[in-house]
Amino acid sequence: MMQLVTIAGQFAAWWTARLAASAKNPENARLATVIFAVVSHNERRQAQKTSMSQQANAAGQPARRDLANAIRALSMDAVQAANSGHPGAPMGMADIAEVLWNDYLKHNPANPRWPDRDRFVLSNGHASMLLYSLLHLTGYDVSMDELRNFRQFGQRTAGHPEYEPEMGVETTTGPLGQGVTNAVGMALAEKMLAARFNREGFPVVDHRTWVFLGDGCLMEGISHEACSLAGTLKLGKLIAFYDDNDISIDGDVSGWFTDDTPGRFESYGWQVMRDVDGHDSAAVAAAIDAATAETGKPTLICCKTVIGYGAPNKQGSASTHGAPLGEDEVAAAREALGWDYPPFEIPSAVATAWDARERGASDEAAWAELLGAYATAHPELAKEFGRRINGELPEGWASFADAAIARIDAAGANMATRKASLVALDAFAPELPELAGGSADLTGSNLTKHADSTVVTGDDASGNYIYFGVREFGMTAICNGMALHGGIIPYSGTFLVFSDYARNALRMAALMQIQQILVYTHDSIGLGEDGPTHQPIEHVASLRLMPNMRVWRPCDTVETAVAWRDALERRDGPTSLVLTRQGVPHQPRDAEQIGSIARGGYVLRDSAGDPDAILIATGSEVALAVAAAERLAAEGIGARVVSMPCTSVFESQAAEYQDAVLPPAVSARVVVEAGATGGWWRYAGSSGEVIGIDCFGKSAPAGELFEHFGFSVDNVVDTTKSIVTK
Ligand SMILES: Cc1ncc(C[n+]2csc(CCOP(=O)(O)OP(=O)(O)O)c2C)c(N)n1
Ligand SMILES: [Mg+2]
Repeated sequence: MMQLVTIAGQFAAWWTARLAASAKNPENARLATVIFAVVSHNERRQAQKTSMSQQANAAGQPARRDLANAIRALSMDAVQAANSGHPGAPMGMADIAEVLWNDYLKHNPANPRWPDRDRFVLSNGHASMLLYSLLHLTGYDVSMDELRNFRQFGQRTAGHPEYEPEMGVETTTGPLGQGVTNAVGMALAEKMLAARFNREGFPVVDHRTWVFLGDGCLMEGISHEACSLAGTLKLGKLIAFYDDNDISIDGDVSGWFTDDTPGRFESYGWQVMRDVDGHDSAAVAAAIDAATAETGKPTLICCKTVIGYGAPNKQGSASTHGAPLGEDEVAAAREALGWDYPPFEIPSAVATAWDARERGASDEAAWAELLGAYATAHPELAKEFGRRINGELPEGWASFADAAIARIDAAGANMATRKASLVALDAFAPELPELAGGSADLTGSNLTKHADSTVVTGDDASGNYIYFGVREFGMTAICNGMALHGGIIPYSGTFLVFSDYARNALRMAALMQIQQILVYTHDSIGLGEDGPTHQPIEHVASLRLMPNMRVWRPCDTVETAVAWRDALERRDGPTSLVLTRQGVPHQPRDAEQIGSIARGGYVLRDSAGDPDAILIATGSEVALAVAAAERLAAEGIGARVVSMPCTSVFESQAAEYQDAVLPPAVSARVVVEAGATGGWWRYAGSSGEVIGIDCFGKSAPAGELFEHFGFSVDNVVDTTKSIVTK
């Protein structure tokens, strides 16, 4: 492989030098490189297409159908071996996949992380064997043994594709509708990065996002959210294939899915290719040609297919959707398809025709040449591009962030933490052009639009702020797609209560261990008059339950800035920033305390001697705990106040630190948080109390509500006194 890359590189260098010799100035030399890179990619495609159709005609060479049948055989055999899985969609989409992957997809199996590769998303993730077959056949590091062990413990060939960049799986799919939404995010990221980094003659960011999706994805509401926005933002390099097979699990979809799908997508501003025969390779290729020719609109290619194509007695029926075909039907399918080979055996002519490694290596080498010329012509841009693609924070980031937090502390401002979040954004964003996000139509409430924001539009994607519209789930899954693409740190905003709308996308970010910063404002009954529909109760507790979700509920400007910093530095998971609508006071701290905020919990205000009690609080209730501690001190009770903005980070600290903050000997503990109490008992212990709220809120001014639900100094003091034994 290396040899191949070198040869391609040498050829490019020779070609460039030849043109440069006849060129009048160095600018032409650079242009020559670019022309080589771009033209050669297209020419290779054309040449390859020709050779593929010649192959189909030449005796002994596999026809397209044979190549597609390799997918069918691998899929039905792997499902049969696992005795579980979904053979129908892989068999139905095999012909489409064959055309796309053999003639159009730009990728390099030897380097699944090549930044300018096309992205391929299998939104109908139950068709996982389709993807694994493609990865194996084209030459990714996916072995036949892994296909044989489909769905088995410890194997990467999981039931549904799980994000595994080294193996070529671009995103985790299975929850229907989210794959296509991730793809919208990927295509948006591509468009934004292209606008930022490409220069005349240097299309260093220039790839497509391809999606396979089925009826299920289109029935899911999130597909509306995402595809509608994709049309508005004119994501012309997004191309989706609809597996229009009339079947979902319950049978023929005519009883529950009668939309005019083409009309629907046309109304979104998409180009739609109607009634394409998904088993006619030439028709599929023609549709793709039309799709790639349209650069101002995303394209939906509606492919009529037969689910389970090739299984003579079961094709076209829901029985092929999610169960093994059975030994007899597998044998009958072999017969019908003319596939004479044993399970997991690919004849060498078929294997050779599928192998994409040479082509991939030379495509990447051509791009590397282009990048090299770009680096000469635009050294600063190239450096910045490299930094962003590698996901590195800028040089000097740590001292910059320290200084910003010190400034925010020195200002000592009293304000709502949602406002403090904007202050933090204003401080950090100018250093971080990769930070891009927006709000689901609550920009003025979430305060997500910092001073350095410029809006991304369909005609100009060079900005960093996205008006997502009222689409919480879509926004969150689009941001996942942007994170997966790379080069962008996405953030998104809405009211905390609507995190429920987005919940499965949060879960996917946590599961995939990808970065996204969720700005959740209006975090409790403290929002007041909008009432119980808008007042989160169980939300903070339930976000904390999600594995790998980090939840910060800061109490003032300084904790908010530290939380933002932590979220920006955390590359391997999502972070929820839970912020107040109402004002909260700045808390004085020394330098050591400021340093301890990042440990998730720390002593904010200590008792004069050994503590008689510990008050643990978060967010807007920290000031209440401090006031209660002062009153208790006046009454001779020493109460330590522990601010606990992030329980999971605190729990990851060494036991000595945790014990120093919460000495095990002090069992009189009161936790105060204006939310569900369930998660706090591990801190309060059996001798402690939790002041929280386990019922829905009410519509009234916030002050009255806090009083009504027990968030008052009197109640905290009385509760503490009731458990202190002194
Ligand atoms: C959000 C979500 N709901 C339900 C499911 C369970 N499920 C998996 S596939 C499927 C039907 C999908 O139908 P279609 O996309 O037409 O797939 P086909 O049967 O054509 O392969 C359902 C309901 C799921 N994976 N995700
Ligand atoms: Mg279907």
